[in-house]
This record gives sequence, C-alpha cells and structure tokens, in this order.
Amino acid sequence: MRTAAIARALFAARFGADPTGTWSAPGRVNLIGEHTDYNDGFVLPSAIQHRTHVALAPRADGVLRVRVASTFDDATVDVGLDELDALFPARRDDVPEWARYPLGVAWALLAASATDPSTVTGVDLAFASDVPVGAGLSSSAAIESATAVALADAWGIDLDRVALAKVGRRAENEAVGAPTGIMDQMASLLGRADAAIFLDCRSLEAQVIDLGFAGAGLELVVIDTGVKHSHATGGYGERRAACERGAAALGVPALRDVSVDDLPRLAELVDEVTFRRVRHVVTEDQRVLDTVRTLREQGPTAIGDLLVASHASMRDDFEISVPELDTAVEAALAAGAVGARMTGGGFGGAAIALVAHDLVRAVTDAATAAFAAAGFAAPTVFTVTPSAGAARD
Ligand code: GAF
Repeated sequence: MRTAAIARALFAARFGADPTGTWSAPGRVNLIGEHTDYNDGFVLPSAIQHRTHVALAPRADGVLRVRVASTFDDATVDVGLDELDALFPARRDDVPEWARYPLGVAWALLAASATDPSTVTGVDLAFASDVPVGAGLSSSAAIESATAVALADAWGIDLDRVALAKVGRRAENEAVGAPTGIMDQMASLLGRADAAIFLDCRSLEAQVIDLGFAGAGLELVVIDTGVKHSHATGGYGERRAACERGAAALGVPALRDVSVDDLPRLAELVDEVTFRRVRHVVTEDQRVLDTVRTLREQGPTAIGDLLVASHASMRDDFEISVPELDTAVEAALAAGAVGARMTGGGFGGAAIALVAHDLVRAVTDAATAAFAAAGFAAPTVFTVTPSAGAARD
C-alpha cells in the first residue's frame, strides 16, 4: 500500500471516520554545507522522494483538541489546543517523543500566526512515512513540514513557506529539544524536482539550482549505515557551542562573518579543538559557494572533489563522522564514485555518493563488502531522486 493510503487507513482505524485529505512532505539529502545553517551560512540540500504523509480531518464533535496517531507508535495522543502553551517547552516530557513533533508544530503555528486556539477547529491527524528514521535524511523535518502545511490549510493560516520552516524549526528546538538549524525544514518545504535549494541561512533567500544528474548519467546513491543518531543529545549541541565560542572570540555575530583569511588570527584566540571546529564551518561555507558555481559552469560531474573535501573536513576538523560513514565514503570512491560524503548532522546516519548510472551496482556491492570486512552490520543502499517539497497530495 502506498504511504498516503496507509495514513488514510490508520486514520480510519484510529478515529472511525475518513480524513478530508492527505498532505505530505519529503525528507532531504544535503549535497554539501554541513553545520553551516546555524552559523548563518550556506547549504545546498535536495528534497527526496521519501515522504511523510498525514491524513487530517477537523473534529466533528466541536472539541478543541488535537489528536495524533502514527504508524510509529500504538498510542493515540490527545491534547487540548489550550493546553499546548503549558506543554511546550516546559512539560514536553509528558508526551511521547514522536508526538512532540506534530504537537510542537501545532503549538508553534498558532503562536507564529497569533491565532487564538479557541478560534480554530479541533483536528485529528494520522501519520505514515517512508522516510528512513535516524538515517540523517530528516525524517523529523518531514513530519514537521507535513504537519505545518496540513494544519495551515485546515486552520486557514496564511503563512509563507519560510514562516512555516521557522515554525518547524521552533518545534524541533523547543518542543523536541534538538538545537538544530533551519536547513531541513527549508529543504522539505521548498524542494523541487531535479534541483537543489541553495539557501543563504542568514537572509533565508533560496535559489533553485538545477542539478542535471540524469542528463549527466549520474545517480545519487545513499548508503545508510544503520548507525542511529539523535540531535537532541550530546555531540550536535557541543559542536554548536564550539561555533558560538569561535564567533565570540572573533567578535562577530556568526561564523558566516569569518573568512579563511581570518583563521590565522583565530588560532591565537581559541584552543586547538575550537579552531578546527571553526575551520570546518568557514571552509565548508566556501565549498558550498564553489559547488554552486561549479554546477552552473561545469555541471555535476565536476563537483566530486568538493564533496570529498567536505567529508574530510567533517571527519578531521568537525569530528562528526563515524567509522561506518568513512568506510562507506572510501568504498564508494574506490568503486568509481565521482564524489562521496556523509550527509546530515553526523554521529551516524547516511553517506551520499554521486555515481555514474552504470556503476551503481559496483558501488552498492563495494559498500556492502567493505562493511562485512570491517565487521559492521550490512548497510542499506538505495538511490534518491531530487523531488518536490511539501504539498497537499
Ligand atoms: C541536522 C540539523 F537538523 C540541520 O539543521 C543541520 O544543522 C544539519 O544537521 C547539519 O548540517 O540535520
């Protein structure tokens, strides 16, 4: 059964009625620009074909509550619209973790639009998703963005896509407790077929960049290591704090304002680890700009070295790779990939490889063999297609 049909069937089973419609939003891969978003820098993600669908109907009983159900969990969670303000962020632990995403979006959407909860209808929502969870493909942004477009329609809230992305980020930051940036929500809401979104995370200006993978005979391969990560714990927040220390030492608002030429001066001001964290972000911003220029001037077969340099920077300077990700990248390159790098926040998740169509099998086999040789559990390898963003189905 297709995922939208699963969401509809779940809705009928849990709520005993048919939904008025389904909405959906995609996961994403990031081509390049990692941990640059919360430094006001540049990113280049694409939405992918894997989507989270939500079936929705206004409640027929006039009760001002939001009920959420999902294939992730047997529990149906039911919260009064007037309780959301008390729940988030202070009492978020009172709701199951997955439900913090949609309920957090309901809360942040009402706040962003200055909507009095007593003036909207109660709603029932049922979710189903084929975005791999914990793979670094933004299953969280997919659920947030699907919820945001569905509730905005149901409640007649007229916010543009950037405002909806901010709603999703606020839900993730405050209702879930993950101190993430805005890249994933922007990718999920603004994605286009066969394109990447070149986003300036300071101005939030987004440009659609044609990728031309198919014309160049290239496929984008995802190697999901199966190593699960969470951005609500540990490493992600520590990296963010190091970036803030670096910006403060240089007296700038964000690392976006630091250039490669400033790095020698920074070396005098901060410890060696903070220096390397900053060097990753500053050089990564430059690699995003170089990738966009290279795509425009030479096409996708010419971006391989930038992807490889990005991975090395995350492995050595930002230290967010894991042995499984390094193995995936090395195996893909050895089997002839144009370029490869880990994608997303790191500490697990997936690598991407840009691969000539004829070599996809060889890259898949090479990654699988390298994982077996290293004693790692087998990776899941599949191709992704740059796809359209959130919409009513
Ligand atoms: C995660 C976060 F959600 C994004 O905001 C971004 O920081 C990314 O990690 C790293 O580039 O996906």
